[in-house]
Amino acid sequence: MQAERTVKNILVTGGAGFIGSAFIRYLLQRVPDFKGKCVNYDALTYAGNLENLAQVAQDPRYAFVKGDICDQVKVEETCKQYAIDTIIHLAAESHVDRSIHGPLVFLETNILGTYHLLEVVKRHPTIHFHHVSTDEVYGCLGETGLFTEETAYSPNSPYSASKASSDHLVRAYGKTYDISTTISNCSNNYGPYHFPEKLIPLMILNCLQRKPLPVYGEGKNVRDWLFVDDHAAALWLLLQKGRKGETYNIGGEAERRNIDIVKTIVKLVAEATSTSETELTQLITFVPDRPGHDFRYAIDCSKIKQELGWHPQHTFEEGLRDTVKWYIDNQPWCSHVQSGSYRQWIETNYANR
Ligand code: NAD
Ligand code: TDX
Repeated sequence: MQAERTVKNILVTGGAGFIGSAFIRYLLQRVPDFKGKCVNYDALTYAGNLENLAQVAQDPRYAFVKGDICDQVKVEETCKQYAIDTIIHLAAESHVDRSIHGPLVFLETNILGTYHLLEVVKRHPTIHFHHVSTDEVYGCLGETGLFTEETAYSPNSPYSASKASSDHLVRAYGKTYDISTTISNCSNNYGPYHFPEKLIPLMILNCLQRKPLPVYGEGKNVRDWLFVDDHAAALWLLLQKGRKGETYNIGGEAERRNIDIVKTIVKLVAEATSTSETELTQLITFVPDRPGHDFRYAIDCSKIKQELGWHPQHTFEEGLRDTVKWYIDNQPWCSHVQSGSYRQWIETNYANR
């Protein structure tokens, strides 16, 4: 058994994104023993939104540094300035559809960005490096079967190929330079503050605004869904107890077909807003399929459950209901994201940093 790691000062790359901000809120609001510094290192691309961190922005344990992970000098300076002992790496280009239209930035951020971080860790080998990756690296399942940590990599989109590359680099740096690394591969996250280019928030907002609900192909593709706070809890456990050099799968044990999710969202929005379900159902629009669309993802997460005692705490039904409610209750966040005005807020507050 490896001794538990003490996490004092942590650098979160991509902390202004969906999962990164959930992790930071979890750490600062739900882990009272955490007394160190939590540094959010983020370039604030279109997906980065500091409004996601409004609840913790004044916490003295929190700091924000606007920076690109490809800027090795800035990453290293930040690590020195805050005496960082742990990096959790979430910064990435994360949307599959965007990777189909413009792969280059995915290669730059996801592959080269990870390389630059690893070079910094190589020079500071006391830093532990946890890499957050995706189940999409394993490719595509048929009607049955589950991805395990031993499943061969077989990525099918430019996004998943870039994530697979970054996973290989992390593994290779761990082996070659004996630095302390761990990797997690998780399934589709959902929950509050999710950018509305992704299926669940897009469908909720389009329902609320009576816009078409675009379902790719016949909507029969299956994903496993993990509530983002359950993921944050798993990541915090992994930072402390994940074994050096190991990979852990994280899943929500909630496989659903896309069309069934969309129909459930329609029902939940209709209930919450006293609207006719029939009217909202008519918004469902089948559109041409995503090229190379993986049919099914499903995860065997018994390793993290057995080794670390982690279990997802939210059923999909509860998590989705809470998520729909969150979007209804947080219209200012939604309208800032949809109008793009969250970018102006960032420019005003951080232009000179
Ligand atoms: P996101 O797109 O919401 O956020 C990404 C964040 O990274 C943003 O804040 C963005 O500003 C930042 N960023 C992008 N390029 C950067 C750069 N060059 N330098 C510094 N910061 C940069 O992504 P997410 O959904 O929160 O995903 C986080 C991580 O988890 C990613 O690595 C993704 O591959 C992985 N992942 C996500 C899911 C999911 O369902 N969302 C599932 C599995 C794995
Ligand atoms: O408008 C849509 N209509 C639709 O049918 C969108 C945006 C998606 N879909 C389908 C495609 C997928 O089968 O819904 C499913 C989910 O799509 P996304 O939300 O785009 O997620 P996915 O492509 O599965 O990838 C997500 O999970 C794994 C994250 O974006 C990745 O970052 C993560 O690695």
